[in-house]
Amino acid sequence: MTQEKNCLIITDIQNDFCPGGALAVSEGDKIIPIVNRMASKFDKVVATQDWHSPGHISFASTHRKQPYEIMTIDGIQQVMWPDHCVAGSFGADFHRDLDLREVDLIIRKGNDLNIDSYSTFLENDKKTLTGLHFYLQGFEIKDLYFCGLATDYCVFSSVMDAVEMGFHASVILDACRGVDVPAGNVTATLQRMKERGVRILNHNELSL
Ligand code: VGL
Ligand code: ZN
Repeated sequence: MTQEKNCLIITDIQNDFCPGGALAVSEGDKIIPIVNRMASKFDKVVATQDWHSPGHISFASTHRKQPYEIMTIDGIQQVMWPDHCVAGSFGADFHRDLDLREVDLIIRKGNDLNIDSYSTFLENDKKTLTGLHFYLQGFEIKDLYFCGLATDYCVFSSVMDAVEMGFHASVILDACRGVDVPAGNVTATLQRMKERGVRILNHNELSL
């Protein structure tokens, strides 16, 4: 039981990350009923959207590469993703089953053509802020719970930045799914989060 104010961060439950989407995460839609049931238990709820312009630096097509190759651009390792979550497109919309009624704030990230942003706090240059921490600090929220897509990219990066910024971070594992690129990445990133002191739990273990 926590006395601190808490926030649920719902990561990228968008059409392109769900089955049938451009960068589909296996069973990505299966988490939606769990997320919908949990949302009312938190003081604040933030939902994020991956939001890229056509020709984005993370798109394989921009570099005439094959999807899922890894390139180093300006010293930053970049997976070449299929075109996904193009701003304003159907693929970038929230999945229709995600209940947005409890969502207090929507954060969009990856909007800069030349910087990818997995984390919902800091873009991949690790300098450019999204502003989310100002919102959370403004409400004196310290206790963050993460769910959504994908465990090993946007959830992982957000969690690691949250810890670095001084928040308490928990991952609701049964309300996340991963891309697992390269193979084994979900296990590896979960291990790194545990090593940083992140709590990994399932939704029925929440005591809010
Ligand atoms: C994501 C790959 C590319 C994510 C976003 O939401 O985890 N993954 N863009
Ligand atoms: Zn993306």
